[in-house]
Amino acid sequence: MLLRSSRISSVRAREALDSRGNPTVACRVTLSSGASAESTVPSGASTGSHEALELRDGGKRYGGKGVLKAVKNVNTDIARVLKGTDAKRQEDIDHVMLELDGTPNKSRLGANAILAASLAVPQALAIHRRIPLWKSLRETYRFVHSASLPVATMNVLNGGAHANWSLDVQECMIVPRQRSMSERVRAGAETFHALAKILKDQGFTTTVGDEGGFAPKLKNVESAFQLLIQAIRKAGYRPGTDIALATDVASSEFYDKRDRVYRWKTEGKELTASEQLKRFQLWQDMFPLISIEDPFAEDDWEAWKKSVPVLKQKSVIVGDDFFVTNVERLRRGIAERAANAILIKLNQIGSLTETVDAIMMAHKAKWATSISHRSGETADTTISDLAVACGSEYIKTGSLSRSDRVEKYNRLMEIELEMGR
Ligand code: 2PG
Ligand code: MG
Repeated sequence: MLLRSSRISSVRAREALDSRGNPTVACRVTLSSGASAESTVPSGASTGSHEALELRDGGKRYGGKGVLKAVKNVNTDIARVLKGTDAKRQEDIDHVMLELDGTPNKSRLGANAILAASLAVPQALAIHRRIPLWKSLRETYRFVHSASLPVATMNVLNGGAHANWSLDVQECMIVPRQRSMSERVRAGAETFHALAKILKDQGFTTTVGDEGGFAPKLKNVESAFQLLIQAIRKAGYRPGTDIALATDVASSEFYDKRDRVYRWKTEGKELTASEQLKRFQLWQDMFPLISIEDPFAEDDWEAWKKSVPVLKQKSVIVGDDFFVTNVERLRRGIAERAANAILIKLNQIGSLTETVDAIMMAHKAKWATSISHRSGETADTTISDLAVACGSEYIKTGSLSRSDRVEKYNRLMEIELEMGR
């Protein structure tokens, strides 16, 4: 009777490498029916201090970044509690793991251990059901929105901690607004190549940063946006109308808590929160900037709150390190109107169900979501399916180069075809 069922028959983790060459957890879940899938978890560089704990071994191996402890936790404790459970009961599966861990930030088992198992289960289940993952996720969760393809914010100029501070802001993104996913991807790739040509002609390097975007050493952020506008035009698109701009300031990375100033290291400037807000307004006046992520530091609540009425006409204000995909922080953010969108990263919170809780809370409050990769990625494309399943307004998954980024776009284009069937 149980032979062809969706009960979990085995859970096996192993160590794999991410796109930066650092170890990460891969986990294979097999169901009684024989359906089997492996997930791999990503890893951030500019991590928020309120994120769930990524368990690393320490010591000499891989410079302390090994994940053998997390792997062992999956293969022993987690496997023990999950075996025999029906994969359709994703919420129970995640809750059992949270209980087993028993800490507020998953420090006992590791968020990387829990998430690896949490994501391999729905992948195996989708195979068992013989339907695409995005459809299967919609059978598991009652999302607020219907399924839809997200708008991608594409990080073609990398800075900050992802590119050795070639630029103070971490990401300067292009946002193609064509109707179909494949047209958006095409517009993004064509602009990326036009940008390469412009950089070469102007004598800049075209080597890329962690997320596959270029990382030239530029004078300031305004010149980065100007380059993007030039590239959009050169590729034959209209800035604003066809392709807009977005940025991740990642300002927790350069906030001085003690002196309460933002130290723009590359430009050699010190800005108070209100000076920084003025600068963002200036950007909005100069460029079609439709999204600003982490404009202020993760605990600078007052600055966030003041910025929303000022910036919201032209841009969505996205909390990443600010909310860390955590419903407690998001609830406060919604109550205090401290932003109007949330970046969603599975490994910031460490389980699928908690991630979906954050997405639903945002959508119920009529906030936008952006489902995001991490700077350290793998070929895993779960975020593409999740973005479609929950009807996320945006997805953020890097540039139009490097397979760890491009695979997500390829999957979105494949889903577009699946949705048409
Ligand atoms: C961010 C992310 C992804 P990281 O800040 O939004 O772009 O970077 O994964 O290094 O935190
Ligand atoms: Mg960010």
